[in-house]
Amino acid sequence: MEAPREIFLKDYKMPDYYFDTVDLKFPLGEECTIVSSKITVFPRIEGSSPPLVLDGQDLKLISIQLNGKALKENDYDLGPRRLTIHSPPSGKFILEIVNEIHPQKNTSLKGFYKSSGNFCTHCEAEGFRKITFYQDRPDIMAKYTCHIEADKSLYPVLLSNGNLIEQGDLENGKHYAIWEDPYKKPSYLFALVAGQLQSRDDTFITCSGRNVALRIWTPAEDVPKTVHAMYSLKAAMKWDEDVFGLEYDLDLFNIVAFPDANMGAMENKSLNIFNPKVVLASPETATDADYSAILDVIGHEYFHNWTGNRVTCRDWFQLSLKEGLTVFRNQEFSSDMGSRTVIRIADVSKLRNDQFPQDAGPMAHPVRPHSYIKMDNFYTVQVYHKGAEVVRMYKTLLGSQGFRKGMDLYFKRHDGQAVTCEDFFAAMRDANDVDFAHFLLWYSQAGTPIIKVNSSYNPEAHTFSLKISQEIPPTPGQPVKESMFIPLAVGLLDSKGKDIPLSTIYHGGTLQSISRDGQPVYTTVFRFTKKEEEFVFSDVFERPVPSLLRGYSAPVRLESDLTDSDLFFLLANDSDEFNRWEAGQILARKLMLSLVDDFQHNKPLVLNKKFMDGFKSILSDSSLDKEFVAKAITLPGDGEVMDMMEVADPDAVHAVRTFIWKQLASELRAEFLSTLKDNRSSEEYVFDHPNMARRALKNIALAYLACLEDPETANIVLHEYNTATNMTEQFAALAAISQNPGKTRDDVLADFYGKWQHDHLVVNKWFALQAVSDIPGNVENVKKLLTHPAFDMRSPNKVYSLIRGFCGSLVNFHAKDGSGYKFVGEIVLQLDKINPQVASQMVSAFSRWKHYDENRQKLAKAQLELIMSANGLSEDVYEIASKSLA
Ligand code: 0A1
Ligand code: ZN
Repeated sequence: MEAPREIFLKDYKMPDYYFDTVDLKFPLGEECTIVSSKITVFPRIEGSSPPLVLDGQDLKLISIQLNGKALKENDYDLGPRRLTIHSPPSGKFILEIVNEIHPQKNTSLKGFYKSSGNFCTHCEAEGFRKITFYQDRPDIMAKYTCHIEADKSLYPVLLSNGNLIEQGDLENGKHYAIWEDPYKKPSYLFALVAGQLQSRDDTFITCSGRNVALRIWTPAEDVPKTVHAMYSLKAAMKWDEDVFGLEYDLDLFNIVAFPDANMGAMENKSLNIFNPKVVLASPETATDADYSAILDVIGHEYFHNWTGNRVTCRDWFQLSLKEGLTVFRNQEFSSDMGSRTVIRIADVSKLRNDQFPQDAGPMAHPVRPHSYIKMDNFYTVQVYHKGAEVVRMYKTLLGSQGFRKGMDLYFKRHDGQAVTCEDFFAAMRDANDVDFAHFLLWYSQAGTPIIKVNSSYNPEAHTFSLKISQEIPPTPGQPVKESMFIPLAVGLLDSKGKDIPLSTIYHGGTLQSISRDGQPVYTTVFRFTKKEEEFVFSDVFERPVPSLLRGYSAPVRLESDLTDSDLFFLLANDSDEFNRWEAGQILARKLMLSLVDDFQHNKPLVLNKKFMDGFKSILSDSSLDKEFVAKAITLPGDGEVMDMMEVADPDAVHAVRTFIWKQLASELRAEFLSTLKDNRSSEEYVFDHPNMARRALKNIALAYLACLEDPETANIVLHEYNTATNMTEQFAALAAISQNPGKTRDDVLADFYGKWQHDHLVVNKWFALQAVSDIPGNVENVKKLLTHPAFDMRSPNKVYSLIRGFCGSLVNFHAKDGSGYKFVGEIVLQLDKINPQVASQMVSAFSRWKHYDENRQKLAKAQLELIMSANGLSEDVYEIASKSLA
């Protein structure tokens, strides 16, 4: 074992050699596979011939040849991670390597592995080195061919990237296929799948009139569940043409649903590999959330064809160049396909519940990290979701057209290249001829900026002033921060709740016009770049209520001097729907935090009447979009509330949430009952916004009613469970019932399992629902579920449902006696032997241990120390555990 080694962005060096073509051969065996590679290599500097260093892990080297001549043992050095060829010939040469691998024994699900009878690859980030010796780094882009040979009856389908150029039968019941990818690609986009699969086929005619064959491959019995995935793929292809002018570039696009995978999906060139949970859906087995996730993820992977594949990353530190941009693109796609406001609300909630806490803890890192031990640990909410906000800020600053000009220039300059975040920035800047140099700090400074806004109105001068300051908290390795470039979208409401046309502001001593072409402007975007600045609106003839950070124009924490009555006013009137929701959330956060304080001081909990009235008026406002209402009557998440506390107190947050929930349910019982009645499904399941919105509203009403635990509502909820005709409603009813411990809960959970035991994806939901439960002493139930016949520690989806689900339980993971921490600590060590990438995700649940009370700190720290002391710990787990303890 080599000691874990940290890799730094500042140490990036161009490779000494480039690869031109790569020919791979895979004769698939039942014991092992002998991989042969033939690579044309040329030095970066003509005439030079430094040693050629190749990555390689868990490989058995059989032979190496240079220009047809076998190398002797002293011509190279073979270490556990690297193969160094001392003196390659100068100029272009051919390197041929043969090595042996064991996909059947590979439980890490990285590199090449076999599971459920089929072969599959996963190479991102640094997994290709587990297949063959290679310069496994994204700035090595080459053209690949892939020759696969296998038993025809066991593996009738043989797939790889690009075009199928030849196939045929061989002796002994074998067959072969040769695939050729005409586009240069980095090794992480290589893919191979072989097995028993069937496809749903369709075609897409591109904007230039080319026919693209589309195939979605699954086990035969799942093909009927791919209708929605195919719809999503075609919608994504069309959307990318319409919105970005980007056309698909091959005649074939394959998607494979592969049951055992560590991640959601993978964008391998023309052969996307998906976790079945983001491909397969039928109304009976998948919820609206699943349907939406499929649309989103199919879009995401498809969009990578341009943002990631045609233009890729120079090195792994640039990951957000492709991921932040592609998440932004799939967010926009989903917004255009559904409700923009609702999608924005969901995206911002994700930031607050997941991204803010990580950015405030020991694993905080910039959108472009400075270093890593194991790159797989950096596929994070910072890189993906904060990265997407960074891309969104370009668009907010440049407008839709300016952003599109920037994207066009980016592709014009960099198609076929491996580039950096600065290259993206430069394309945006140059296409628009703008100067926002220190915007790049968004890539290098971690931590969520805190923006404070104080407003004042001058009735004589008719001016309204916003004094704004910013502060960025220290994060590991970054004690002091520079001021960031923050786009702050602002509007002003008059006393009737109408937007005031904005004409001029004073800023930096100058008067600037903000009306464009004589058209009234209702939202303006300030470029807030200093530690403190003042923006003064002129021609404001009454005291306005400001609507700040409209549409959540920057990923910051906003603290303003808005009063509760300003917030209720915005909740009722803001033309920016996102900010209407936001006003309600600010009120709810304030309420929850003050009740937490009361709880901690043993004071009786009392629900503020104004809050209840505001809540009631939203619930009964039939002019509002139903999904918006569902979001508006959802309290801020646990992660978000705990993140706002000095010392996180899971018991208090749980008690307060339960209290508010029960109070609202009992006061608004009649309203919830009529909401339920008015929104029942009368027709067939339809995946469209109005129907999803109706189901969302009905389901949240049901959840409120269920917590009342009286016989009448209990019967109603049970009736909803028994009569549901789709999984969205059935599962919502099950979740509502399972809030309350008791016989009904046990019976219904057993009934649900009995109905769906044949369907893995539904069983995973069943595991997750029980795992996350806050019913007292649930750790014992979860332990029991570990031995359930449907549970399998080698299946990441099962682990995510049961173990990650359990880590999300406030009461049980954080149990005061340490039983939750101990349970997860033990599982981490077991899992690490099977699948380090999955184990490291579980250990992350401990990362913020310092945010809890002393007793919990002690208990969680003890588990981290125990993990660190284990023999043969993987780099994946080592990195998270050691950084958490630092
Ligand atoms: N690039 C892919 C999927 C992916 C996610 C996590 C990984 O962890 C190592 C690797 C790949 C995507 O964004 O969809
Ligand atoms: Zn991605």
